[in-house]
Formats: sequence, C-alpha cells, structure tokens
Amino acid sequence: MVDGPEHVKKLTVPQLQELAGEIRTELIEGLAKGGGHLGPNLGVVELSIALHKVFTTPKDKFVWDVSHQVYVHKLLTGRKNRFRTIRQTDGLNGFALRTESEHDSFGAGHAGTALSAALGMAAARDKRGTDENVVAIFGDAALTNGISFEAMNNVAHTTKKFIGILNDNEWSIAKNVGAISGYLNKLITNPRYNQLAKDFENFVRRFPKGELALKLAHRAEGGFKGALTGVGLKPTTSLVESDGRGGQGSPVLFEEMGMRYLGPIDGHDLPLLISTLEFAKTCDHPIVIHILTQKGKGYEAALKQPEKFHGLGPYNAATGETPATKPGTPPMYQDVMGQTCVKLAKKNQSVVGLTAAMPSGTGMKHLEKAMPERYYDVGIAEEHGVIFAAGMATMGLRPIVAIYSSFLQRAYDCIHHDVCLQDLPVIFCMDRAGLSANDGPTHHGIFDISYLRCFPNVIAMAPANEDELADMMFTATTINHPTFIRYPRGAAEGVPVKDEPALIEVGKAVVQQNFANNGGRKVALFGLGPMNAIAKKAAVQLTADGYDVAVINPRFTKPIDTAVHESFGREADLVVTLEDHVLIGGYGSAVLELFSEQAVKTSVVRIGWPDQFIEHATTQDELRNKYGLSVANTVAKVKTHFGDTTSATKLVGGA
Ligand SMILES: Cc1ncc(C[n+]2csc(CCOP(=O)(O)OP(=O)(O)O)c2C)c(N)n1
Repeated sequence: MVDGPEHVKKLTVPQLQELAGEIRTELIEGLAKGGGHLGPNLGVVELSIALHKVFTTPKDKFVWDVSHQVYVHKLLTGRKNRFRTIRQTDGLNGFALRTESEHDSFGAGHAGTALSAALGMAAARDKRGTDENVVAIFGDAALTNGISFEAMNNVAHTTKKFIGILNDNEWSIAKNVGAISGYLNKLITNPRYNQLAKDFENFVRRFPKGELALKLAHRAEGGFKGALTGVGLKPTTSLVESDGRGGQGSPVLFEEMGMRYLGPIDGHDLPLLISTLEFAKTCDHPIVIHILTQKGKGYEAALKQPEKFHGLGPYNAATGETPATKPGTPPMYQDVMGQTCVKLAKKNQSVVGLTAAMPSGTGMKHLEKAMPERYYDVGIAEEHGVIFAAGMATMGLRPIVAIYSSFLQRAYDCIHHDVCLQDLPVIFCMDRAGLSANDGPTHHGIFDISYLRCFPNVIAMAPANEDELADMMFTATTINHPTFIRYPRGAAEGVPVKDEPALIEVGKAVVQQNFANNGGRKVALFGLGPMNAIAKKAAVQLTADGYDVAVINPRFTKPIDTAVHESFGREADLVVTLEDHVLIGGYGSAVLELFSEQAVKTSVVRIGWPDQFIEHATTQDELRNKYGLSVANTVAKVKTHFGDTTSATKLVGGA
C-alpha cells in the first residue's frame, strides 16, 4: 500500500488497479472488528485513487459530502498505519476532519454541505488569484437536499473553475427516493447520453496520458463546448432538446444551473476516471461529472445488502455476517419508537410518520412496512420535512417526525417559524439524543434541550425508559402544541413495554424515591432520561454511605414540574441534576432559573456535558466516565460538597 498521495502519482494504471484491490481488502478486513461505513467506501476506491492521481492535495481541495466515504482518501494520505483505529478512542475519526490531516480540507458528517463549501473555496481562490483545483464529491442522495441546489444556483455566477463529481449509486442509506432519483435514473438509462459518454470514453482512450491532457487542455481553451466539438462530440446545446423539464432524461438540470454535464461514466473504470478528471482539470467552465458506482463493490455481502453495509458494527469479514443479538438484550429505542408509531397510527386516523432518509436508523421502517400509506420519506431534507409536517398539522393530521437530534438542527428555523410560532401539533421524536460515540461530534445530539427550551409553545420530554417513550408518544398525540421527545441511541433499559401506552400528565415529574427522614444529609437527585439510571445507582451508594437520598424522574424539560422541583429544592441540603446534554442552557439550567425565581437557596450540582465539542470514542461509557457523567463522579461530587473526604474518586468538572 502507498505511503502518501505523492506515491500514488508514480504508479502505473496496472499498479493502481492492484492498489485498488489492496485497499478493498484493507477496508473489508480492517473494519471487521470495529465496523464503519464499509459499503460507501468500497464504492469510491477507484474514484479516490483517480482523484489523488490527477490532483495534488493539500494544495488542491477535495470536499466530500457527508464525508463518510473518506476512508480510502485517509488510506492514501498517510493514515494507513492508523486505519484500524478508525472510530475508536484516540483513533482516526470516521469523517473528514481538518484537525486530523492537512489533506482534509473541510469537515462534515451532515449531508448536503459539499457543494457550498467547495464553492466558497473556489470563490476565495479566485479572489486571491491562485490556481488550486476544488473538487466537490457528492452522492445522489445529496441531491435530495436543498442546500446542494442552493449551491448549484450560485456556481455559474461565482466562478469559472469548479468540479463537481456526482457519485451515483442509487442509494441513500436506504434506496434513494423522490423525483431527483427518478431523474438521475432516466439520465443514466438515456441511450443518447450513454452514446455521448461512450464517444468521450473512446476518445480519451485513444491517447496516451500526457498527450491526452495536452490535447484536452488545448481544446478546453475554447470552452467546454469547443472541447467537445473538437474531440468529435456533439455540442451540448444540441443535446439538450428536452421538454425543458428534464422529462426526457436530459442533463438540462445541471446545464441550466450553469454547470456542464459529463456522463454517465463508469466510476470503477480507473483509466477512464483518470482521463476524465484530467479533462475536468482543464475546463474553464464549471463542470459536473456523473459517475456510476456500486455501493459495496467487490464484497458480495455488501452488494447484496447495501442498506445494512452502509454503516454497521463488527462483522465477520469472511462471511459478512454480523453477531446475533444476545438473548435478553433490551430492544433498541428506535424500534420501540417505530412500533409505537404503528400502534398509534392504527388507533388514530390522523397519525402519520415521517423520516428524512433514515427509515432504519429512526425505526420508521416499522410504519413503512405495516402502513405504507401513512409513511413519508422526504429524503435528506430535514427543513422541508419539518415544514411539510407543519402543513399537515394545519389540516388536522398528527405527524410524528423522527429525526436524529443533531440532524434536526438543520431545521431549526422551521421549528421556530413554521411549527412553534403557529403552535402546530407536530410530534418530534429525536433519536440519538446524547452521544453517538463512534461517529463523534458531528453526530452527538447534545444541544436540543437548550435550542428548544427558549421557544414558546414547546412541550419537551425525555423518557427514562422505553415504556415511558411509548407513553410520551401517545401523550403527544393528545397535546395541541409542538412536542419534542428526546431519547438515546441504542438499547433501551429493558423494562416491559405495555401493550397500550398510557397518558402521562404534562409537566409532571415522578418521585421515584422520597427522603427517608433518617437524619442523613438530604440529597435530591434529578435524573433526566438515560441519566435516571445513573441517578438511581448513585442513590444506592450514597444511601449506603449514610445520606438521605431522593430520586426524581423529571420527565419534562419544558414545562418543568415547578412544584416538585421547588419542594425538593427547599427540603434538600443539595440538589443534583443529571442530563445527557450540554450544561449550558440545559435541564439543570432550567432548574437554576426556577430556583432563582422562587428564591430557593439550596446549592445545585449539575452533571452534563461541558462547553466543548466531545470527541468520538469506542464506547459511550468511556466518554461518560471521562467527562463525569457517571455514578462515581456523581457520588464524588456530592461527598465533596459536604466535605466528606472518604471519596477516593477524582472529581470531573469541578465541585
Ligand atoms: C443532514 C443529514 N441528514 C441525514 C444524514 C444521514 N445520512 C448519512 S449518509 C446518508 C446517505 C448518503 O447517501 P449519498 O449521499 O448518496 O452517499 P452514499 O452513501 O450512497 O455514497 C444519510 C441519509 C446526514 N448525514 N446528514
């Protein structure tokens, strides 16, 4: 395997093809232990090699959309020795990261950003008069996202030199949806464009590499159209004889955006990719190259199950099998959400479910399967999805919008302007609220309490277990306001889920353990959501050490239960709030605000994430322990507060 990008440039095409094979083996074997985005990376092996053969990073800039497909780029840019640490503690990040390598020109994790970022770089380059090439690499699903179109709308009047590569494998995580995916399909099956691509391919294959670049550079002086004419291809205008709506599968969409379209070409044909990129490099007009790739290329198991192999945990490299779930493992929160959605939809005609391209990740696939007519996949279009749901709500429907907490940030203004301001009863199920440990800061969902709590009309809750999640979802269908339910990634607590979810009282906390009035120091532990389990365990230890401990499940972060907080606040010697969320503006802050207003003087210790972006790690527990969201740190903080020095645990985050 190569040491760095300069090494790639020295290899011949057969050697590069051999390299592609080595990379595939490393991807398949290297990810087996810890998992990762195997399928997308197997699909871009040749593309990544060709990019590094033709362009020179870090001077030239590659901007990858989502950037879950940068593993090959990492292998080629001096990170091969650390590759097997990817997504693990202190290891490589699973996405492009500016702090990790000078070859990662732009970080990402959320979809739809590549074209805008690359265009910004191109504009800056033009301003400073330098000559870097900027290449945006985006998937077909990125074109379901509005930002991509906002960027394309701006390309032609911003710069003359811009290369977009549309990596089309027909898949998002699930099968890509919507008109754009139909459009791309028409484009790739249109015989005229296939002929054009063939002509181009035949042309570029006729010349040895150096000669071709020269010839193309020369032709390109007259612009792309001239180059095409010059190489014996028909000028683009004569090709765009569609109905003007792209209805005949023409590239009019890109052309009208001011980007020349070239394709579709085989994205696994290394020499063709190299020649095409050489050509693109010489173009004096923005160009988009449409390449066709296969997600999972070279690995039977991934080709058969593209959705599963988009991103997965450990698997057997030889067979592609993933370990069976151990008997007795609690259900995943996402499945409880999806199954509850089905239950609610069956009982209530107005309930519909919505996902933004994440039917499996959010569990909405259960509704898709059981009641497809009540299910919507809007594509990677969180903003549209939220406003779409708001529209439905005005007509009496009860949309359940299932979007990961961090992706919902995309739709912040829509939550404000379209949902909350009009007080519409949209139900938000925010999965991955808390850490997504392997993914890291792009995916941690630890800001939603703060970003929602400030909006009027919001009802926000966090279940302590899966049964409570179902109850909260049912309750939300009866509330005439926007409701938000946050719950963590992964396995739930393992409590039985009732057949019929029950109504819970809005704004009411649950006292799980009251003070014993046994003369010990009184400590009230308010454990929100998944931190409730930690509060309960800390209570056992503190009780054993002679403290008089109450445990409360707050359930609501807005409105918080003023009566329960105030009464425990007054009675306790110390209040502790625990939340799987940043401390700034979070649940503990809400408690402090209340205590300030009600003149409750009791000290409050807040446990939650500090004011910094939290890195990725192998497990959530490692990060929780490191940052003090743990039983040991809770106990230590309480003891330190009372000057009890018997605690051997080092404090995290100050007293
Ligand atoms: C804003 C946002 N919403 C959802 C996701 C989840 N997500 C990650 S990759 C992906 C699909 C990407 O498909 P595509 O761009 O076609 O690339 P491919 O994996 O097929 O190569 C989705 C929906 C995300 N990363 N960001």
